[in-house]
Amino acid sequence: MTSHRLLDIFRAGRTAVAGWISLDSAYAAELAGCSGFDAVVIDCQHGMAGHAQMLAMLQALSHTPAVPLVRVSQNNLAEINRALDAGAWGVICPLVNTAAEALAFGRACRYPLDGAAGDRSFGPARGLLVGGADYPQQANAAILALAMIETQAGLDAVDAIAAVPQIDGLFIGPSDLGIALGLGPGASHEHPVLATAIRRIQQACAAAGKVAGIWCGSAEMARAMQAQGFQLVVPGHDAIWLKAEIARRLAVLRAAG
Ligand code: 3PY
Ligand code: MG
Repeated sequence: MTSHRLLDIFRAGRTAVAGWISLDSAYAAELAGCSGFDAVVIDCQHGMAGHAQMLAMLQALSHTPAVPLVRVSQNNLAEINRALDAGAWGVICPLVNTAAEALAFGRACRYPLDGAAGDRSFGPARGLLVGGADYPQQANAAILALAMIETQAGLDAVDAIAAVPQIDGLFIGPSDLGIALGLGPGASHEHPVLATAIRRIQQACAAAGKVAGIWCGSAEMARAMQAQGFQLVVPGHDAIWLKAEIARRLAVLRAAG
């Protein structure tokens, strides 16, 4: 396994669209994986899944075309290694504030093989199943390490974070970033203060040759960010989709009396 769909999309200069699963459900992950997304993120920070559910969700995603990613709950070597050993092809790490934190995160995703600077402990478990016998040799190049920028400190250090060699890209958390910038919860990406910060992070990615990704609350925001040049967009998560469709159906029925 030297490549996967996400890497191919990034190399081709296109935008990948990822699903985001907050339910602790292998079936929900499987549904998303079979629905046309390029990748599916299992959210172990704000989502409901613990390790056992995450494993089942990664197993469910294995028979879909979507590349499985995990957002870990924190920047922790053991947690990051467990997600990778369970078969994730990439990790999204929340709340990265400094270049040193970014380095620790990036190193957690890399084996200290062939001169690489990494701290990943060896025990690829499902990695060997999803990647094949040469997984240990290929993992450092194929695994994606995406550092979330979603604090004032992270924004201030964005160029240094983007420059960390073990980091493949930055992923913006607009909700936390909006709060950090004093805009309160639910700020629009069109608010000039947030829009400026988003462009700033995107510029840091471009300057460092790294992938720029962003979480979006809606398909409309994801479309706008795609048009703005982001390489990875996420049009909301499963709980949002479920609630919206329930509300739409109930409205149809209630309106009919
Ligand atoms: C944020 O917007 O802060 C996120 O972390 C998205 O999940
Ligand atoms: Mg966040």
